[in-house]
Amino acid sequence: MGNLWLGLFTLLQPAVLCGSPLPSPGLSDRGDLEFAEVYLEKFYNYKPVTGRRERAAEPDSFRVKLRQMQHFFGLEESGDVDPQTVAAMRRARCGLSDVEPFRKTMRWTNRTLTYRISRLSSKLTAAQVRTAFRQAWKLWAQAVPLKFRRQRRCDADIVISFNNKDHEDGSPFDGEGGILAHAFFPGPGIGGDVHFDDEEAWTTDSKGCNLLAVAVHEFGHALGLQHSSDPGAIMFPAYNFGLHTVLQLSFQDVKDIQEIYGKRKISLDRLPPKTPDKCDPRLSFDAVTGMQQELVFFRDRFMWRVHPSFEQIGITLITSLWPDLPAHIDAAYENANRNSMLVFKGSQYWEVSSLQVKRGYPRNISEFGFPSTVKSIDAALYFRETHLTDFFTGGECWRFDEDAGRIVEGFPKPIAHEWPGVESPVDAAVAHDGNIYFFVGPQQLEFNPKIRQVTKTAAANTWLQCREIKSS
Ligand SMILES: [Ca+2]
Ligand SMILES: [Ca+2]
Ligand SMILES: [Ca+2]
Ligand SMILES: [Zn+2]
Ligand SMILES: [Zn+2]
Repeated sequence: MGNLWLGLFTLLQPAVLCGSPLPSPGLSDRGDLEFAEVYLEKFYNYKPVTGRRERAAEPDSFRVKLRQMQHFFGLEESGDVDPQTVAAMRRARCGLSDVEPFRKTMRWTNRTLTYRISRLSSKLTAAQVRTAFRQAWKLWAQAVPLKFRRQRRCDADIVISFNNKDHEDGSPFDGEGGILAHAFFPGPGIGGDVHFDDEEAWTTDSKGCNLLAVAVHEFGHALGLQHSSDPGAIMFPAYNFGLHTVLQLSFQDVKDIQEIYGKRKISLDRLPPKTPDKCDPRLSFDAVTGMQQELVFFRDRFMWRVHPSFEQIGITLITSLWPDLPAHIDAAYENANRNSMLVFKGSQYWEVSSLQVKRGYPRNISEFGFPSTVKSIDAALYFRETHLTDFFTGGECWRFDEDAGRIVEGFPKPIAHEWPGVESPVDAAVAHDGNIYFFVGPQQLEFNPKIRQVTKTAAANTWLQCREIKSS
């Protein structure tokens, strides 16, 4: 089983959408180790030690840097080049370091900044590029009192270009995949300039590399921002754009940029989304499901994956694993017998197998036999032994026979009758280790199916281990 789970990680980075199929991780340990060294040198200021004396003085500098990277990406801080770490490193990303040692924040003193596009993309039209950049600047301008003006000729503060390989700034691009773009912090000359790797499959949708998504991030650097370890932030270094992604600054991005330039008088159209805190005692979940040996907890755009052998539980974006799934899902369950996971939102559902959303989805939940009055479901619960799935809607419970493909006779029934002691509506439900766990707001109810009783109540976030484990 252990191998099965590890296999998951090697499968789960199908060069998602943005970036060419990089050599699949796990092919050779030696290759991975070298890759990790180069990665840490580039993004974590790792300096390989060569001499024997230096090595003795600092025997673990590689592992220290590796742990730093794992911490940044919300991974288990193992200090080992394990498959999930390699998978995270193989993801397409920004070319700037994650540990820029800043003397002080560099900032522009002008309130109106000019930009010029000096070299266009070979994949998109001039109009597409201009539109993307205009939208990207607008996102920042909504948060801070800055104005951005495109200049056709003369010198501009921010010169933007698409470049190939070596473009004479000491940071050559690497062809399709890997590094997507980089930018320079505010300053004269090359300061504030932004370079995109012209060999990426730039697009205006989610099929290749979304230019707008990368531009917003790079423009953040051009304004003086560094990388954020908040996976919900635009300034997170890895590319995370999915089919349903709505590009907007996160709470963290807004806070960081306003610390440099102050607040804009007129407030934002809508409040920037805050990344949920696993230690918030009010934390509730959208959905919870098993996934092989793991439990996966969904909330907004995010998920936490709980694995029995992991000490740390990091938060990641749903799109970092499944770019085609939406955020704010209603329910999810794992059909262990079919080796797939079903995800529900509104009247739609998706089936995920081998970590890919299957073709032909989303489909309509009416296929389960729900009447048209059922517009969405609250939670789903799968029983491995009987191949039955319970769906929860308001105060009712529907039992679906997976083998027969229809709702069991006599259902729906009141939840209070089928699951005595369980309050409704239910947010999420999952079966684990012989018990059923129901999530209702910030509470978790442990239900013992043998005696048909709620045997324990606890905080919903009990699974997420709030105490921070310090790595030595
Ligand atoms: Ca590249
Ligand atoms: Ca400049
Ligand atoms: Ca729910
Ligand atoms: Zn960056
Ligand atoms: Zn460059």
